[in-house]
Amino acid sequence: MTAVRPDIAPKQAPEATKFPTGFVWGAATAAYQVEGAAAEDGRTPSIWDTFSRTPGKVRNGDTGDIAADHYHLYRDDVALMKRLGLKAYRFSISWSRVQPTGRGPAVQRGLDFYRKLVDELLEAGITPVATLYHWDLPQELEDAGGWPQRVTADRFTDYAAIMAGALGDRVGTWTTFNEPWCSAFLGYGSGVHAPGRTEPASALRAAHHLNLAHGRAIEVLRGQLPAAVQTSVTLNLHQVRPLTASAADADAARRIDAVGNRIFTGPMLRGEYPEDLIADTRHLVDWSRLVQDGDLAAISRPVDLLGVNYYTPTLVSTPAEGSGDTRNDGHGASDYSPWPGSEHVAFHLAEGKERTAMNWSIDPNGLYSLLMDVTRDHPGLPLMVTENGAAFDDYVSPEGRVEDPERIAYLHGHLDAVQRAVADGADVRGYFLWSLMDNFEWAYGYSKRFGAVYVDYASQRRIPKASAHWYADVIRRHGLPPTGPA
Ligand code: IFM
Repeated sequence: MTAVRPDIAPKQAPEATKFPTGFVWGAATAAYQVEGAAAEDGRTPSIWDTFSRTPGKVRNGDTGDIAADHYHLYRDDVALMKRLGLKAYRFSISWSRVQPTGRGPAVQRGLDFYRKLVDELLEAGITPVATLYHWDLPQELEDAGGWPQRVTADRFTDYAAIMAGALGDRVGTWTTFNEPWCSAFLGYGSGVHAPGRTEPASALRAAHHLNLAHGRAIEVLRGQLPAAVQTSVTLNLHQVRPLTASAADADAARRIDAVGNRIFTGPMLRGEYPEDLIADTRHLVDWSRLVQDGDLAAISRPVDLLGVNYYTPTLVSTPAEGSGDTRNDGHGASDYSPWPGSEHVAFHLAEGKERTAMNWSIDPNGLYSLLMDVTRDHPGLPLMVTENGAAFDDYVSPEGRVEDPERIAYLHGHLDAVQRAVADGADVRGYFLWSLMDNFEWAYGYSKRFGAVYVDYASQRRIPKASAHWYADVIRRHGLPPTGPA
């Protein structure tokens, strides 16, 4: 999404503004980041198991083998969520735990884990929100070509049917994919994520097949599940801003918006790939062959909700010849660009803004603008903030507490932005803090802590940080406390 129009720029919300009735307060995790039990009960390696075991790919050689051991500790974790007053828990399903080779019959023990988790949540009064795919493709499917191959979308459709059959009677909100941009462009473009391939054309092909898999899965879910069940997809829409008012920088923003956002929202929400995207990338893929008859109709099956993940804005320019940093886009350093066809765009960090431990600048207005932009571009589409949060260098004090005022300030600012967007007409149905607890932060391993709950990985002890208590208070009052953090 490019920057918000001046006529819908942020306004100060009136003091009395509240979150809508029924607004959902949640927290999120993802299977590979928290579960551990990587080789238990029939689970086979996913691309992230392979990638994390490849020397040099993940900081400190960390893997998700044990992670936060949520697989064994899920009951305690649900009890903790209940104590914090969470109303919803967004988790993802490990495909290789339930269908180890990515094809054929499901493994009952794998399905049982998710049934038990969901039952525990329901018993605690917490709404389960299930994501089918959060980046962990079964390795066998990658060995057969992975997302650049169309057949992977067929496999995903079968997997979606298995999960709808297994959990459809107890999960009311389903998400097909989490951040397919990362799967396609970090996985097959810059290679900083699994499977670590650096092939621009494959990244674009992967994006199309992820879109296709999404649409087909929506069709399966709709066909198998009761009408009241909500279907969705979660996108990490880049809030793209040009560095200057120059035409060259506006073009840089347009390009990144095309390959970062509209490559998904175009086919999913409008039933077409943007013409400028096709023009920018036609030297890499033949779109008329890649997109087959019926694909766009399948991809644009309506969703009930759009999940939006937001952390920081994306500031871009077209650098003068030979200048500018075309690699520091905040997604991890690589000699290969995750922006096929627009490799020459440079990325910048806003001056004068505070940063998180990821070196991402803190800008709540970016979330406001994003929600308003999506509302403008897709009127009537219900939205859910499915991820928002920040990593900081948290530590346990000698008294056993974790004080994280920066995270409280971050959350306060971003929830205020959500509230302002709601007041200005965005139909935002809920907010999921990323993350419930510290976890495996992909190529950064365990070096970055995003949790509201601190995890002592040596003992697997959970310690709710000050921000968890603060968030519990927000949930209790169904609104922000009258004053910000000290
Ligand atoms: O940890 C990730 C998550 O898996 C996807 N969205 C961004 C988070 C923070 O980088």
